[in-house]
Amino acid sequence: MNYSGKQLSEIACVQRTSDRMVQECVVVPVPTSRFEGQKPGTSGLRKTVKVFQQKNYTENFVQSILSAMGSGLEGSTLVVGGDGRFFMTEATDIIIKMSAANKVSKLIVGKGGFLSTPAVSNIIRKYKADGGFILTASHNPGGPDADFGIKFNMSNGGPAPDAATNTMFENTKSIQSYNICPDLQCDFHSIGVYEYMVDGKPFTVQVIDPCADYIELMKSIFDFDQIKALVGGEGKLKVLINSLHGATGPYAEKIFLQELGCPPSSCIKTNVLPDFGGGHPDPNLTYAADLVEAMRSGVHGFGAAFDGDGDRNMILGQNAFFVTPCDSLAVLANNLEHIPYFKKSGVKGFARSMPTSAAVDRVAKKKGLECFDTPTGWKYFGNLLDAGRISICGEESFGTGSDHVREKDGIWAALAWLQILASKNTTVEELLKEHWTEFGRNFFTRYDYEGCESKPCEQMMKNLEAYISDPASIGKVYTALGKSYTVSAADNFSYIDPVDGSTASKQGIRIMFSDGSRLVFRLSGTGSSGATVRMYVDSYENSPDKLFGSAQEMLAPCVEVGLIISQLRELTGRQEPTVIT
Ligand code: VG1
Ligand code: CO
Repeated sequence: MNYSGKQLSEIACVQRTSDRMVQECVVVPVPTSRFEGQKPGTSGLRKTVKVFQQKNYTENFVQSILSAMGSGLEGSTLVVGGDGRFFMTEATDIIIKMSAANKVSKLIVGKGGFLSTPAVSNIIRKYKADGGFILTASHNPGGPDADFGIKFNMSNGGPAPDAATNTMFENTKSIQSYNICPDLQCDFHSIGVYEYMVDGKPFTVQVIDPCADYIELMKSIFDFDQIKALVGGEGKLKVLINSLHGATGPYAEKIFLQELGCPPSSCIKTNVLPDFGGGHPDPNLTYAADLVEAMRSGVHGFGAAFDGDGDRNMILGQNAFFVTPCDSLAVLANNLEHIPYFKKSGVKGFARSMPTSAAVDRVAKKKGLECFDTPTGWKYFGNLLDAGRISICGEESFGTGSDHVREKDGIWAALAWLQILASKNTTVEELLKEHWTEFGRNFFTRYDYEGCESKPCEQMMKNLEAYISDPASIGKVYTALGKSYTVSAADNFSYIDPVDGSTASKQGIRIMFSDGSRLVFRLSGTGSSGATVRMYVDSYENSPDKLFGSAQEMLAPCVEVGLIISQLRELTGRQEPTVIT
């Protein structure tokens, strides 16, 4: 699939001339009835394609989103784009026809319906749109038998906060009809401006090059010449960029090959495929194992992979030296002055999701900056970014980003790393080791048990809830693999947004130990069926002889304690996790 198109400047040339085609469209109200379970999760509504393909299913959800805009809907401008996965084209067509019928005045659509998630966020902000649809199930697999998803971002460019998604969900429960212009024809595979009259009111669809605005943004943030001097061409540092057949493909080719002059072999899996080539477009050690393997040969000095919709990143150094996302956030936070954007804007505070290790907190402390601990999901960073309280933020789930947009941003993270390496004339491994030597090391691992049965997992969470509510749990001692841990505190994480005072409760069970180690348990909110358990384990070491060891070895006893306390193996029947980070 080829989603690259003309420059945005060329689009402006598609003038509204006197011979312009304006299609007259009629609004048709279609009676419908509710579907169960259209509740947006951590990041939008994710279900199997088969579910979205049911008659009226997608339409119901789109109408519920549009209706949630209330009085802001009429005359609004919205952005539409998705990660290239199966069913994206059909969903784009539905959104165009329904936006027209719901009094939206303008849509900005990526060519073919394609845009990465950070690109949508940028376009909403740059063109002052009122919001946008992102058609993605992100890191979930795609194809006719896999997942699809729809999420909605607000006028700040960020994911809809809980209050908005709750309204959408309420709407899905009471829906009785939706509005559509069934005869509206839009060739959104060609860049241009398409005009319509809907019940006597104009409606416009502007189809744009998905890449141009994003590349312009990256060039305004980074010093491309400096990065080019490091990686551009023969004899320079070799990079390996793996798009996993997801949305970053066209962006990566333009940035790393055309702009930065890396040899063509530097970018792999850049062709966007509706089923991501059959794999999980999830940049971690399991699903991006081919990148890890290739990096092991030692030929490349820097490797990165991105997820389906382009907001996640995994960073590797030479010989597949793995940077945990928690450390990546901390290292970036500690070195922002090497990036022109932050040189100009200054560095405000930092934030991380609660399960993310506290490595970045140490950097904040050193710099005397605020640091926030938010629930899982990028939507919780939005207010802090909007209020100018934080400059960068991240999650342990391979999400890193800054206030340049309101989404995490995979390519941005890779460029940020390269800029710092270029400016400091160092390597990934050296930079990490220096960091650990200065701050001590927060060891971190996450165990994912994907596709479990829901019932036993819910039981496990109930048991854990009882465990943390029982005062007798405090002081309990567990011994595993020769190491003992004493429970010092336990709770279910709640968050009060410091900007608008909204609260989010039950965001994850935390069990803290007297040596500073910690366990966190959550059920995933991005799966399309069944349950995925996530167990997060972290600890802190600062004695010089323990800094450079293997995280898996270091954390093994605490992992075992987590499995004992949760009875995870007994309840789920799983002896081994699906993915270890
Ligand atoms: C997961 C991650 C979370 C991330 C979310 C969306 O959520 O843990 O940190 O924000 O995915 O990322 P959950 O509920 O499955 O743990 V993306 O790139 O999939 O939209
Ligand atoms: Co994603």
